[in-house]
Amino acid sequence: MSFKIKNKSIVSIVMGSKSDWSTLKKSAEILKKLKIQYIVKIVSAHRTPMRLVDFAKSAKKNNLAVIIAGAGGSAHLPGMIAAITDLPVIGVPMETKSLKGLDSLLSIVQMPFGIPVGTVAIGETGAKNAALYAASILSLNNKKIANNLRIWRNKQTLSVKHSPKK
Ligand code: RP5
Repeated sequence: MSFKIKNKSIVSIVMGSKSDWSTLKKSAEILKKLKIQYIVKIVSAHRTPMRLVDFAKSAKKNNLAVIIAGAGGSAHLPGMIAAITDLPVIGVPMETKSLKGLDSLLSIVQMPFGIPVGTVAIGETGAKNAALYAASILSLNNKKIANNLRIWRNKQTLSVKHSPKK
């Protein structure tokens, strides 16, 4: 699998199903604001297992730096990607109808010793924080991203009022 991207600060947003996109587009919106390049792919661990292997195996040579992986239910996608590549993988648990995403959260967060997945909150909050977390990782080696992240956080700080009544 080749994405033909040269820049090294690339985030990949991958999801188990198209139905995850309404949540994971929140990651994309934050990355866009921070001027971080990203690609978006549907890679299902159980419906397209070979695509998963291909994606994870070629992630480094395609210049990906951080992978945001969202999945719901048994949610094995982030863990399987992390098992194949040693790039940092941030897992976003999707909110599900039956168990409100608790199933996804426990599945993603409970990685056994040896293969870590950085797990964020369920749903949109997690998707947004995943993008900010990816930005923090990229900031270690990219001054522009570090600066954009600092500006974003300063704006957030300034937006907090001192009183709920004003
Ligand atoms: C997972 O199954 C996906 O990540 C999604 O959250 C969940 C349900 O998928 P769909 O049935 O909506 O395609 O693989």
